[in-house]
Amino acid sequence: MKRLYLILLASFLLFSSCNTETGVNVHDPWIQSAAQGGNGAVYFVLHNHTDQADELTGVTTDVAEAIEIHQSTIDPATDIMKMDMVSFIPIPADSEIFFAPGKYHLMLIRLKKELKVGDHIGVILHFKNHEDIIVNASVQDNAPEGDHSH
Ligand SMILES: [Cu+2]
Repeated sequence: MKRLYLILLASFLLFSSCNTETGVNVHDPWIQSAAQGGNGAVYFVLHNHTDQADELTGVTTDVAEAIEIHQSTIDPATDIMKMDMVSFIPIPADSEIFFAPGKYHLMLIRLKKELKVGDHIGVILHFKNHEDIIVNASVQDNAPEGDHSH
């Protein structure tokens, strides 16, 4: 009986490893160093492992005076990159949404303190269906080489 329990425990631990994620996850959150009073963009990969569509409906933080969801696009007329604020981001079932330079990002406006390499900042993501996710972004000068860099 005790042996059966151990086998069950072992298989549970196997299935709960990070290779078999479930739910909605954030990978490799980061932000570049920035001066106090300046702006900064938070980048990460949002991974929806569920078969339910969701929506990112808002973001909050206490490290800046304001935070907005932005989408960068190239204006075809001028070939110049521009940023637009969006009020929400649809998250299809079983999808990955890339927050990266030239794509979506979370814009921190008027940082309350300097961000130095090695620091971490907190940002909270709010969803239509899923519970809040607290993102702990590391301050670094280059994108992390995570296993999600496709
Ligand atoms: Cu922006």
